[in-house]
Order: sequence, then structure tokens, then C-alpha cells
Amino acid sequence: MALKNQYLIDLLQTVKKRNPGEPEFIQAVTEVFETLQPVVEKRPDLVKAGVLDRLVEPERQIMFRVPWVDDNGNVQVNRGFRVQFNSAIGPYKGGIRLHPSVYLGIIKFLGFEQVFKNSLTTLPMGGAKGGSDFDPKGKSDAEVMRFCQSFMTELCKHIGADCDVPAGDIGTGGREIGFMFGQYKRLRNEFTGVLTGKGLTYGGSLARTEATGYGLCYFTKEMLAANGKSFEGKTVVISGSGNVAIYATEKATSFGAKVVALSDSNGYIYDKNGVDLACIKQLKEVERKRIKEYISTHPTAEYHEGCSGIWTIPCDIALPCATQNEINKESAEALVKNGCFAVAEGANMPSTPEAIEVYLKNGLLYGPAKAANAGGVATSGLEMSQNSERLSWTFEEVDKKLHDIMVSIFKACDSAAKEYGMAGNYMAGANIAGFLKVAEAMKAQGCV
Ligand code: NDP
Ligand code: 2IT
Repeated sequence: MALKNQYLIDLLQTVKKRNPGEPEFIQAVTEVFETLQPVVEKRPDLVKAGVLDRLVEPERQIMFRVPWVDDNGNVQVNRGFRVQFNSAIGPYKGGIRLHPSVYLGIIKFLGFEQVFKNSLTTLPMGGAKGGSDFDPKGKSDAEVMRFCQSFMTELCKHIGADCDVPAGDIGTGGREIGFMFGQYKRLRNEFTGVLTGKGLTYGGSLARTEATGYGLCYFTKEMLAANGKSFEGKTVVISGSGNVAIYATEKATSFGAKVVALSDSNGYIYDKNGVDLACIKQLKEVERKRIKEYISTHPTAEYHEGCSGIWTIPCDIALPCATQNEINKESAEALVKNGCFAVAEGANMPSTPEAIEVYLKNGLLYGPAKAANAGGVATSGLEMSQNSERLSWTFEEVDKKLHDIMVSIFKACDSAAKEYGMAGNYMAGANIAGFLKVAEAMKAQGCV
């Protein structure tokens, strides 16, 4: 979709000039601008209030040194980030990514996406993201702890239960959240819900671990049903084998689908019989091993080096759950050629703009990340509610709320797309519905 609105063309130019060397951030802003064109035309009041000019500039960006000592006694230095993007509808909220590819542009794209995603959840949460170029892979528990403590020693000055509530993302799971929470509590001498994704013994919510993957499948089920389709009997390819991929596999399987492939950053496995999830959980959640090990106990499965080949496996439904831009035009075309009819995104921005064009041109059902993977942060919101009332809800209660939120997100995307003349384009629907709530709040609060 080309940008035709002059105001948005000019603003995008300013964003490009002001944020050089950050292609992922520009990519995220461009996609949102393209789909907001009819809103900008219909709502000059929002343009006049400078809502978009303000929305593309983070409220606050924090960058800091994270020094720590490795097991050999050597000093290591990483860089830490927290981008507090928008607090119009609630305290800043969003995950922390620990991966060597992290730099300011990645955190800004994720923070920008988070603003719309959190708005779609219907819960009162603003958008933020944080992280570091630290790589937890291959580090001992003690090294991870020392890194997390150093990271939190600075971060604790900028966050709080009513101000900014970080959580997990790539490389940040229960272990890392535990170390960060412990350090926050020690430094601030307060036990509050300052992080989500906490362990169940110290304020975590049941179903938060499962929430992003389950939520992705609840959203996808709704999208399929609205188009006369279902998971039942379908072949599904899922990339990644981390938190999101594992619980998406579990839920898709419970809905009657067969998940035949999973991956990590080295390669992918293809198991025609359907992947053995218990084995994957043991390898990935307990032993922290590579996915390649799967074939040593499953000799009929295949292992292939490299990530992109996974999209050449014939499937009905593709659920990318690894990382940004993992499906390019070529991979999207391979999916279409093999008869795939739906793509729903567990990862953030896993499809390049060219890949999305291929989906839309070929009439695939496309569930965009900021709607389809919102179940994780929605359940983080539910964890915040439980922490505030100092009560914990049952798994069934949280799961039911998650389910209902995902259904409401699908409905919001569907009806916004219809209202703005783009029926069936859930990407446009997600951007418009997510935007409007934040925009009304920003306008109401004046020029801040
Ligand atoms: P994990 O760290 O648990 O798992 C990440 C998975 O993706 C691993 O299998 C990892 O392989 C693979 N991966 C990561 N980076 C790359 C890369 N550059 N190239 C290829 N594969 C890669 O993270 P999550 O499952 O939590 O996150 C996955 C995606 O879902 C991310 O995009 C995240 O932003 C998004 N997301 C997560 C939510 C959550 O609640 N956790 C909520 C909403 C979205 P390896 O182990 O080899 O690195
Ligand atoms: O991208 C995301 O939505 C997350 N990583 C989850 C954020 C959260 O605050 O639970």
C-alpha cells in the first residue's frame, strides 16, 4: 500500500531523518502510516492535535552501561536500553529482549508496536520495550544472574509498578525475570508487581507462561472461523522453539491440528508425524539444548541447517514465532505455492513488507503480530491486576479472560477494517483500532 497522504509522507520523511540507521523502526512506522491514511482523512482533529507527530517520538529513551564479571573473572560490558514510548492510556508496559542483535532501533520498533498492541488488549497499559545486547546463550546461571543484577541496578531508577512494568521477550524467561525481580526488591526495599512473568511463588500469574502461544491460537481460531475454516485436521508450521512457539504448538495441537516443524536460530526440524512436544520442552525449557538434538531420539524426523527453509514445508497454516523479518517475499511465495491459506504472527514483525504484500495479494488470512500475539501482554496486565489486589486467580479464570480478550481483539480488527473500507485486512484493522484509543487519550490530555 503506497503512502498518498501528503501530511503522512512529510511526517515519515521527518521520522527517517530523525532516526537514521534504524530500518526496523522505520519499517514499523511505515506500515502503520500506510494503513492509517483513511483515519487521517476522516479525523483532521487528531492531526491538528499533533497526535501522530507526538506518537512517533518516544516519551523517554534510556541507554546505560551494564558491566558484569564473567566466570573467569573478566569484566564484560553490555549496553542496556529502555524506551518508554507512550503512556497515554496507562503505565509503560513491555518486555525486555536479551539478544546480541539488540540495538536502539530494535527496541524502538518493538516499543512502537507495543503501544498499539497494548491498546488492543482493552487493558490500561502504555507501550515500552527494553533490552540489551547480552547473549544468555552459553552463559552459566551465575553469569546470567550477575548480568541481570547489574542491568536492574540502573533500570530500577526508571521503572515501578505504577510507572513502567517490564516483562519477558527473546532471551528473557522465568530465570531472568526472577534475578531482576530479586535485585529490584533488594535495591528499592519494596515488594511490588514491578515485573510480570514472575514465578508462581512470588506473585506471578498462572497461564502467563502459556499466554502468548495460547492467545495466538485463540486469535487464529477466531480468524479462521470468521472465514469458514478451522484448525481441525490442518498441517501447521511454527518457527522458533522458545516460549511462544512451544505454547502455540500445544494449543494448535489441542485444536486438532498437526504441527510438523519447529526451529531455532541454527536450523529446523521436520517431523511428518507431528512434533513430540514433551521432547521439545525437555530440550528447550529444561536442558537449554539445540533443536538439532531432537533427531537423535526421533530418527524419522529430519533436521536442516538454516532458518528460512522451514517455509518451504507444505502447510495449511504458518505461525512465525521466532523473530523480526523471518519471512521474506521468497518465503511468502513458497508458502502460497504450497497451499498455505493463513499466516498469524506470534513473533513481532516477522513478515517483511514484501511478504505481507504477497499474503494480501493472494487472499491469505493474515493475523498481524500486534493483534495475534497480544495475549502475552494481556495476561501480563492480568498479572498486574492480581498483584494490585494481592490475590491470585485460578488457571481457568486467567485462561478464560485471555480467551475473551483475544476474541475481542479479533472483533476490533475485523470491524475497524470494515468501517474504514478494508474488510478482511486485519493488519489495517489492528493499526486503526489500536491507534484510535491512544489518539483519543492523547488528544484529551493536551499537548504533553
Ligand atoms: P524465546 O527466547 O523463548 O525464543 C525465541 C526463539 O526464536 C528461539 O527458538 C530462538 O532460537 C529463535 N530466534 C531468536 N532470534 C532469532 C534469530 N535472530 N534468528 C532465528 N531464530 C531466532 O523468545 P519468545 O518465544 O518469548 O519470543 C519469540 C518472539 O515472540 C519474539 O519476536 C518476541 O518478541 C515475540 N513475543 C513474545 C512474547 C512473550 O510473551 N514472550 C509476547 C509477544 C511476542 P535460539 O534459541 O537459537 O536463539
Ligand atoms: O512483545 C510482547 O508483547 C512481549 N514481549 C510481552 C510484554 C509483556 O509486558 O508481557
